[in-house]
This record gives sequence, structure tokens and C-alpha cells, in this order.
Amino acid sequence: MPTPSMEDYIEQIYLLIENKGYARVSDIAENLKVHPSSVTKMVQKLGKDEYLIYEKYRGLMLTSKGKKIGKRLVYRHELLENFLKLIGVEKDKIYEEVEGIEHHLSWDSIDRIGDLVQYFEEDSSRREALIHIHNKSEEDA
Ligand SMILES: [Mn+2]
Repeated sequence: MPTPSMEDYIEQIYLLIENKGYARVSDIAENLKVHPSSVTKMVQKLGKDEYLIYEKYRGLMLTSKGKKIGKRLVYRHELLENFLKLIGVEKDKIYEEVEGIEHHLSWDSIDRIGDLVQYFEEDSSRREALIHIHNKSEEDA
């Protein structure tokens, strides 16, 4: 199992490859707000654990194991963003909060949150009822 830090790297590499077609050390460093030398170190570790391969001319590529987990990590991040948005968390706080919690939930909890998001998406009156409770508690505070 990858550590939280490894998960952040795999997630970013997956997103970069998906969006740009390639993942450069400098882009990974910028997105994760870390020094490029930390990226190089982690890339070596992820290579050793067979999440990616580094080829001089083709750059970084995820292995099928890396792609599989990368896809799940991106899904998990997006699901948690949708969840926080759904329950009314302020938009500009959502990204940081997801970064803080995403590594600490079991896949079972993630799937149950997925059920809950689906529950609200299936019927817009459920979301309206939730907003009603939210507004009432704001008034009381
Ligand atoms: Mn994330």
C-alpha cells in the first residue's frame, strides 16, 4: 500500500499525464509545492515499488499498477470535493480540506460517501432539504 505522500505523487502524476500527456519533475514539484529534489527521490521510490517507469527519452510513465491506483485516487479526490460542496462547505476551502482528509479514510468509508452523494443527486428535493437545515443552523448561530 502506498503511503499518504506516495498517494499524493501518484495522484498528481496521473492527473498530469491525463491532462498534458506527460508528467515533468518540475510540474509535479510545482503542483505539490515541494522541491524538485524531493520529486526525484520519490520518483525513484515509486519506480522501485513498480508504480512507474522512467525512461530517458519518454519521461515518466505509470505502470498498469500505477494507473489503476492513480485512477482510484483521482476518483476519491473528486468524490470528496463533490461531497464537501454538496454539504455546503465554502468553495475556496474545499481543495485544501480534501487534501487533508483524503488519505485518512478507508475505501469502505469512501464508498459509503459515494452512496450518500448519489442519494442527494437522485432527487434534488433532498439537497434542498439539506440547504434548509444549513440555513436554519446559520440563523441560530
Ligand atoms: Mn488530492
